[in-house]
Amino acid sequence: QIMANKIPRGAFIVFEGCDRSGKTTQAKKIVEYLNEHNVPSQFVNFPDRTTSTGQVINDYLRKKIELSDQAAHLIFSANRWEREPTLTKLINQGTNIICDRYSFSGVAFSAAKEGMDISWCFAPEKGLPKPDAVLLFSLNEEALSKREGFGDERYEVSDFQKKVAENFNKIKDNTWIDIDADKDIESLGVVVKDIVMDTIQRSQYKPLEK
Ligand code: DGP
Ligand code: NA
Ligand code: NA
Repeated sequence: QIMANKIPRGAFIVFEGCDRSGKTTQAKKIVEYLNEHNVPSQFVNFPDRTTSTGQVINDYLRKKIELSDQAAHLIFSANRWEREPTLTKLINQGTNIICDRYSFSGVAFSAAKEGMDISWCFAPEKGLPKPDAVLLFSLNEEALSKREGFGDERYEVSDFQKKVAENFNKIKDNTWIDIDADKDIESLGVVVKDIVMDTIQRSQYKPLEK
């Protein structure tokens, strides 16, 4: 009898957290490391500002245009759905995806606004590929205040970021991994590398969930 030839798939690993938590730096760093070691990997970030929805999002974040909170939320979600076919294909063909922000930023940021609730915000995310691991980068207030200041984009205000951090803690489940981001780049990199390598190992022969 001929057995189906199972090809290991890539892992889908999401880095989440507030602005200034250092997750983008870590995401890029681990992708570079994996590729140097011949483990095919790709950095992806949301929102992807290069697509047509991404240009609207960019104008919105830079406060060039206004949108209702619901409309903004759905455009961020559409921006993820636009890349879904490509992402699923890459993962199933064996590329590890290290993703800087995903649905959980969508929910944590949008639900930080008055009148927006978590379950409404989750609805358009249903059916997107489910990450094999979510690394939540957190900084205490004191550590955050020592980092370089926020820029002047729409959400870069510390009171708002506090609400976002609370929301991340509300929506996380026991598959999330808390990362204390109050470390230098190298030490944080060691922590990230261990989690990523372990996730790649254990995800290889499991089907990608939605
Ligand atoms: P970044 O390019 O990673 O700095 O993200 C841009 C900003 O947009 C950041 O403040 C987080 C926020 N954001 C990311 N995804 C979403 C989303 O789906 N919905 C909302 N409302 N905000 C988001
Ligand atoms: Na930002
Ligand atoms: Na970022």
